[in-house]
Amino acid sequence: MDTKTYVFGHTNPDTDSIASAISMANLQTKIGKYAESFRLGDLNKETKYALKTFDMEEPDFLSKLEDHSNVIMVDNNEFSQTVEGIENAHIQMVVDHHRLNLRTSEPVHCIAEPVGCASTILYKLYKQEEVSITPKIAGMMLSAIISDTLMFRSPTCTEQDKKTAEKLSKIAGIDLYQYGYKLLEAGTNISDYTPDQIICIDSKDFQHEDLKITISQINSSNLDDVFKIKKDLETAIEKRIQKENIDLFIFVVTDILEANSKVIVLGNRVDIFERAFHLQLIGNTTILKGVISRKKQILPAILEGIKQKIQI
Ligand SMILES: [Mn+2]
Repeated sequence: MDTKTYVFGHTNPDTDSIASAISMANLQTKIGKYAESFRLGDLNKETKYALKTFDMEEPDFLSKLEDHSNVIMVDNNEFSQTVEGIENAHIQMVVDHHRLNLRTSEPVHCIAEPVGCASTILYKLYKQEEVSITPKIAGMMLSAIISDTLMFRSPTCTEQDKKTAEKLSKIAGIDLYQYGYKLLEAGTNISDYTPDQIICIDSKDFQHEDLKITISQINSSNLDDVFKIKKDLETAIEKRIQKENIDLFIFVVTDILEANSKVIVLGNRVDIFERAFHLQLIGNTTILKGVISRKKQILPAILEGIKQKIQI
């Protein structure tokens, strides 16, 4: 038997990172390879809800890679969002739907598509390999699509995501919308998290030249509930900015019912955010109407904001 391949998504894993890792490891196993899925951090409540619903085990935690490990990266290709030791690993494959920001020393099998969810690409790989998807795996992949596209409302969502979700819901044997809203709702419960934890649940770091930008996002069905602890969240964000030398921290609270986001923006480069969205923050906050996607709406606007000259 060949050596084990480590399959994992990004740090601060979301439902897609876990579902894609599980389904990719399963696919590899079915085609005779030795692969295992891992998580690069604690799971959020939405993902736990999905795993419980479909009676699946949490993947083991992976803290560090040994040199020359074989890996498959899913739902991520940025080294700033992956496991320690990736520089000396052998990347066999990447399956992703984020911007490409990958530099390797050897050729890599890279499947990247601008769809709403990595699991949508995985579904096609199962078809390609003629491997059938079990109801449990289908349930996890479906959960990932619902989560990543916020029930098909994200601008990242494509017709392919929707069709794939419908097929997966039939395999899983569940009502897509009924289950979907329960899943999203399960992810909004932050009552037993500290402010420090809340800003880390789904936090992603982006290094752009000499700038360090962090965009952290949570879902909510009641924005007031989150913003009543705004002061505490700001304190937690300031602390993290100091500790990690972050230039711009954007905390995004996405309203899953209205499909808008309210943000808290801090750091010494909030000017980038204000330029990106052509607005001025009041009390470090603003509402972004119709903005729900970090990868397709917030990050591109920020990168554009960096390019523009300061206009005062
Ligand atoms: Mn994803």
